[in-house]
Amino acid sequence: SSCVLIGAPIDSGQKRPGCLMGPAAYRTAGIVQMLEDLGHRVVDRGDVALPVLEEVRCDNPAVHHLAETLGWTRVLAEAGQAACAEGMPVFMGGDHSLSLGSVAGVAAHAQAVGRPLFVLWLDAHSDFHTVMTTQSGSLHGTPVGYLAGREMAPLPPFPAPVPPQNICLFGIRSVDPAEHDALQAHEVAIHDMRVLDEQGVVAPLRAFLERVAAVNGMLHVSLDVDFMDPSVAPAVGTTVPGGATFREAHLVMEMLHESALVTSVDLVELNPFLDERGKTAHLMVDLLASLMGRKVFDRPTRAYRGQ
Ligand code: DIR
Ligand code: MN
Ligand code: MN
Ligand code: MN
Repeated sequence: SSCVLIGAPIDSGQKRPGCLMGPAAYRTAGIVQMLEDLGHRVVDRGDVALPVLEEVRCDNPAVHHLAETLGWTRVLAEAGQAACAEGMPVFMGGDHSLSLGSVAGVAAHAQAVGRPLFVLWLDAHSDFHTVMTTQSGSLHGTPVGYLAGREMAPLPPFPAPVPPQNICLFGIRSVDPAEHDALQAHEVAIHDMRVLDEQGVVAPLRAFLERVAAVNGMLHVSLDVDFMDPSVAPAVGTTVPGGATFREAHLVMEMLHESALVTSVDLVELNPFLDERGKTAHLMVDLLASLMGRKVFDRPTRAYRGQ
């Protein structure tokens, strides 16, 4: 199978400089060779470039870098939709605002081929703000709100919004009050850290994957570095204690591989400037390796309902 790598050197969705070095760090950590060693064909599209910006304004004075975010969203949606026709897009961030564009592109493709889209959000945060509710003004806190179809002007309307039940927030442990109320009002599937503490990762993830398989869904996986505990993944600007362990994260990826359901991936929020000799960059590449089939012993592909 083919992987299409798309670099998105985006820093504008939050306030700590450094995420723009993410794509270079993943390439330095050997992402291309790793995929080829697993038998995948790799097309590296290089990094997308910011287009000429249009002037935009919004009524929330906290919001920053709105024009840049709109520009990245537009080019990534285009690149993402085109990549879906060639193979599995892997978006290398860049901060999490990149998912405004990556998921828009994937959703447009899913709509064109008539398949339902599901989204697995591996993150400490729910990222369910809108342009109007964000208090930090950092738009990396808005992509789930956008893909769920919340009002996000001046961004263009999201193509084919993902039904809330098709969105699974996994590992979250930091939710702002405005996000909390909106999440309650929608019906997003939430497996927060408390659920994972009680049940582990296997049962909740399997339940979600079975729902994807039952309707031949496409599955977009968005992996934020802060899904993991800061002790294993320190290179992120917004560390939150109490995250997934090294093995929990790999187990999630191994199950995703065995499901054979994943159709696109984001790797986001890596800030190489905060890393310890490439530790977090290597972890992210190794997690992608588990998702793409690296294993010690073969395991049968799990027969999910509907496959
Ligand atoms: C916080 C932090 N909820 C915000 N968000 C994220 O700024 O809106 N941090 N995504 O990684
Ligand atoms: Mn995030
Ligand atoms: Mn996060
Ligand atoms: Mn973040």
